[in-house]
Amino acid sequence: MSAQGTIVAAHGRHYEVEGQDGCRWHAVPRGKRSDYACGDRVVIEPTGTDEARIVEHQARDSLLYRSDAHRQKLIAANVDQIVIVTATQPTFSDELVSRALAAAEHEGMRAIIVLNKTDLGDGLAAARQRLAPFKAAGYAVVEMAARVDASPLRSWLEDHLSVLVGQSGMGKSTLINALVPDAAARTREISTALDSGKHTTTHATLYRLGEDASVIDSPGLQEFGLAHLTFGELEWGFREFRPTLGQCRFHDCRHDAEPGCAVKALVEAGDVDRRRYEHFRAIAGA
Ligand SMILES: Nc1nc2c(ncn2[C@@H]2O[C@H](COP(=O)(O)OP(=O)(O)OP(=O)(O)O)[C@@H](O)[C@H]2O)c(=O)[nH]1
Ligand SMILES: [Mg+2]
Ligand SMILES: [Zn+2]
Repeated sequence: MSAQGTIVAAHGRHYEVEGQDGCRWHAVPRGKRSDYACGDRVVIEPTGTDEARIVEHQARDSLLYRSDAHRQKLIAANVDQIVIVTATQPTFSDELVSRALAAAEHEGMRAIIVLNKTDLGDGLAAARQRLAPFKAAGYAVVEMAARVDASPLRSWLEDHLSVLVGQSGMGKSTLINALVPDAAARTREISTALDSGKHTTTHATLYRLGEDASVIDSPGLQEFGLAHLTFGELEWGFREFRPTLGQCRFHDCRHDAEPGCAVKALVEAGDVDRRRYEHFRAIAGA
């Protein structure tokens, strides 16, 4: 007897799978394979009352991941929206935001940015300034204080499977706890089961917000490697560059010091924010 399910928690080779009837299985993959991610749709075969083996993997609609020259790190499967969580404190890396956005654009996901902890006035002006280039590029920036009221994000999550990503300490799990009534209890339960028990999130977990909204909490990121993107995919990942792509004098232009560069012309004209251009150059390996 086999059943279809969704991976709702992923920790190493241990997974929690939710069956279509809502029941939960502690599942391990058959064989050596372990490249499953939270959000993956799988087929399982029960091996005990609440234990199962993953025997089949279904095709993905999307896969959000980061990579360096040697390996890939899966973040979430089948999501159609990425929510990049930043905060007024501690100071966040805006280059990391550009990296996450480029990965999301590559997968065709909608991307929005949260500015959390607006109740801490100290860093607010600086954080808004750091996010202005993303607003200018057309990304929505949703301001909130998750500890006080997470409702500003709710309508953005409707009809989506979203993943929250960001640096550690930005408030992703606080946001989840505010949106999902039993999330804190479940987080504790899973942490105990998987023997982590720490406050900081150590593995991805999927939560149901209602009929048509689900959201995945993910561990804090320190870096977001994009070794899997070609130069062309990277420039496409900067959405405000798109109107100029293919218009540089040289077809292999790296948008650096080449004469007749259409991207640089937009930067000089003030139509593309210089900061975003700097991120692009840094990621392209200038
Ligand atoms: N003042 C204030 N503090 C907040 C807010 N949201 C979260 N925090 C605090 O920020 C700290 C980090 O919050 P978490 O939710 O654990 O952050 P995280 O992004 O899940 O961190 P990782 O799991 O390590 O990636 C906690 O002490 C929270 O109480 C907020 O809106 N206002
Ligand atoms: Mg967390
Ligand atoms: Zn160019």
